[in-house]
Amino acid sequence: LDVAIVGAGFSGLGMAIRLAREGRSFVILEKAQAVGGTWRDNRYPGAACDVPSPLYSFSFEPNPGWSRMFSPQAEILEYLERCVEKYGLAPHLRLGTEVTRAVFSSSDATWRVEVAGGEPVVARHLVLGLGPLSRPLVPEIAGLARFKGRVFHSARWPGSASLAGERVAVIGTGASAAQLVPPVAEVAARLHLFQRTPSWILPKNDRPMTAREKALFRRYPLTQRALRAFTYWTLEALGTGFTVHPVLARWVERVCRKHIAAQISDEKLRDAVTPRYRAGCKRVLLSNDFYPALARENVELVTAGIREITEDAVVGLDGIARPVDTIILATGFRATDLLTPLEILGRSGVDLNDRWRQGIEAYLGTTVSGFPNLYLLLGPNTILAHSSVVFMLEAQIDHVVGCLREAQRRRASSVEVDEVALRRWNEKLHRRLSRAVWASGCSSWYLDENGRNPTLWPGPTFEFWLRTRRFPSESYRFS
Ligand code: N01
Repeated sequence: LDVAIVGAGFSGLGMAIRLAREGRSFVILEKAQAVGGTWRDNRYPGAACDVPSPLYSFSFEPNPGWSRMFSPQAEILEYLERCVEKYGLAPHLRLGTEVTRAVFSSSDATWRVEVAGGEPVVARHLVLGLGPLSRPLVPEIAGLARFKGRVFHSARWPGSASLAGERVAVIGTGASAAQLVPPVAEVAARLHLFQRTPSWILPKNDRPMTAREKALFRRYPLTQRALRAFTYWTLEALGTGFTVHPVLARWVERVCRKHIAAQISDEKLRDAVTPRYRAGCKRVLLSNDFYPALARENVELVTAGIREITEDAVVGLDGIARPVDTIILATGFRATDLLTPLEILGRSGVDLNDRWRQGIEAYLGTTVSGFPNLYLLLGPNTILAHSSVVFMLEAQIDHVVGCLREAQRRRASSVEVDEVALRRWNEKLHRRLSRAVWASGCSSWYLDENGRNPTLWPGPTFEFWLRTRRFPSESYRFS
């Protein structure tokens, strides 16, 4: 095989479509029984994209049928399933195939990809589309294991979970909680929301797409392209506050404060949901129904912190035990823990996890020295706080194809990024990140335990795109 792809989410499928067009042989190894990645896993009520739908799709595969400005999870999953069908990916898919280890063989410049309970796959190149937000973070709260009721993570929502009439605790107030709290509050008898740190929340400019708009997009695809371009440049302009200087994000705080004032009348509650850090330091959320949900009679916002969990209750640091039937962990993901539990052994047997112990890094978020013919999609420093990661992903896919083509042109069997090029890239990146709003003094999933940011891209997305336009062969070694 030319290429083995791990993961069948946006990244893996996007890569596969491109490889099919390039006429390469490839296989997609997916541990779950279905495609879709994050959009297959996050099925909690209210799950939707917080990037406007005109921009949240592959550029080559617009969807004139999105039902809303911010498409719901089920529609995005359907979109990806349609892509599998349209681009004939099914014969390349191996579902239920968990990759455990991949080893590079220097003698024949191939990757030997080991899968649980099956024959290994051997391929010249290996592309990892693992998804940065795919491993749920289960918090270490005293007593969680002894709770006798139901407990589940927001990204592992049980298909049958009806919360009607139940007493529910939700832990966390990030993007997932902001989406799931309003629908759960509507059916639960009681909902206790445990907030450690409030999020800045902007109004969500959501609405259904009209039948006329959809017809227009179908008939004149250029109109949908124009809306995509408009959405793209609007988000880029808004993103400058995060990437250029934290002070520029102050206007976001003003809009958010007005949003709080408009939606919450109780002074104490207003104060409790108002963050004390610079907007943008943690991800800014979009919601029109989160604050009204907090004001409901059956909802309590608990800011006291959690002391412990007993067999049937969550006990706050205020000493109050709140009896609950179900605990929902909206506690986020292990975003800076990119590879666990995969073992990737490169040239000279070095484990990528070990290589990254001094700091996670990759050239253009994609390639790592010492690991020839290996590519990471949505790898280090490619995630965005303000726009669509699908844009970044497509730029990365272009870069991977650049590596493959250049290797072929030079009749080389291996391509590896130069150590010095990677160092320079990373130093510049982190200098910029140290001035950005994400380093302005809060804790977030963007940062690792040393306060370093191995997650976000620190500039405008067109800059990343421009860097992948021309293949930088001077940064690579071919052999
Ligand atoms: O996770 P989060 P998320 N005790 O890490 C709290 C994407 N996403 O799943 O802030 C008590 O943001 C934690 O508190 P604190 C999007 O990129 C996209 O909500 O650490 N609380 C925080 O409030 C998003 O940013 C969509 O003090 C604990 C919450 O749990 C990313 O996923 C939709 C705790 C975790 O918030 C992650 O969002 C949803 C503890 N021990 C998500 N541990 C789209 O629409 C953690 N918390 C595309």
